Amino acid sequence: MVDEFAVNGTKTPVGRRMFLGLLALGAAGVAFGASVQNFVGNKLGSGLASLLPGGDHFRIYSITGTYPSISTTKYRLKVSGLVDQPMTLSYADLQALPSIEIVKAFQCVTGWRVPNVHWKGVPLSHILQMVGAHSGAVAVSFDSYDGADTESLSIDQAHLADVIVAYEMYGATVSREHGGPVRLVVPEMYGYKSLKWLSGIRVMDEQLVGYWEQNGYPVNGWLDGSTGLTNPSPNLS
Ligand SMILES: Nc1nc2c(c(=O)[nH]1)N[C@H]1C(S)=C(S)[C@@H](COP(=O)(O)O)O[C@H]1N2
Ligand SMILES: [Mo]
Repeated sequence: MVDEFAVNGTKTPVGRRMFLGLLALGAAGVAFGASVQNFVGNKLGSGLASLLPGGDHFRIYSITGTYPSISTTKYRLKVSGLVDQPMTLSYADLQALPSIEIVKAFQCVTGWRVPNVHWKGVPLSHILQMVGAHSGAVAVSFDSYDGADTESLSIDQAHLADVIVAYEMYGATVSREHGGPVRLVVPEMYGYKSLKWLSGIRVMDEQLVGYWEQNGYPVNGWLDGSTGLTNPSPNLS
C-alpha cells in the first residue's frame, strides 16, 4: 500500500484547535504572499513549513478533531431520499461498479494546494442513475461518519462527470486521515466540498446548507473564481 504521507510530505494531524490556528495562518499566508512561506520553508525546515500554506502538502482536516475509523469490510454507504430504489453499498459493491480515475490539483480556500492528486471512484451520476433519482430532485446532500460535516450539491453539479465517490487515492484505499475508506471528491470545487468519511447520499427536493457554508463559505465552491471566492479567509472562530 502506498503511504500518502511519504509521497506528499509530513503527516500533520489537525485537531480543532490547531485547525482554527491553521485558518489564521491561512489568512496570513494570503495576506503576506509566497515570500514569507518560502522564507519559513527555507530557513526553518520542512517540519514547520508543512504547517503553513503552500509547499504542496496536504493539511489533514477534521472539524471534530478526530478521525472516524472504518474498515473496508465494515464500510457502508447509504443512498436514500427521492429515489426509486434506496441502496446500501459496501466497499466491495463500489469496487464492482464502473469507475473513473482523476488527476487534479486539490485546493483549500485557506491557501494550500497539492498538484496532481490521483483519485479513483464511482461517478456520483452513475449512483444516482442506479438508484433511480427522481426527476423532480433539486439537490443531493452528503453525510459523514464524523457526525458533524455535511455537504450538498445542486442536482446539476451532482451529475458532473468528474464528481466521484472516491475509494482510492494514489492507487491505494483512501487512508483514514484523508477521509477513507470512501470520500466524496468534487474536483472542480474547493476542498471543503469534498466531504470525508462519506456515510450517506440523500437525494433532496431542496439544497441544504452544509457545515462550511454555515460558517461563511459559498455554497458553490467553484475553483474558477466565478463565485467571487478569489481571496477567501472567512472568520470561523
Ligand atoms: N468530514 C469532513 N470532511 C472534510 C473536512 C472536514 O473537516 N471533515 N474538511 C474539508 C476541507 S476544508 C478540506 S480542504 C478537505 C481537506 O482534505 P484532507 O483532510 O484530505 O487534506 O476536506 C474537506 N472535507
Ligand atoms: Mo479547506
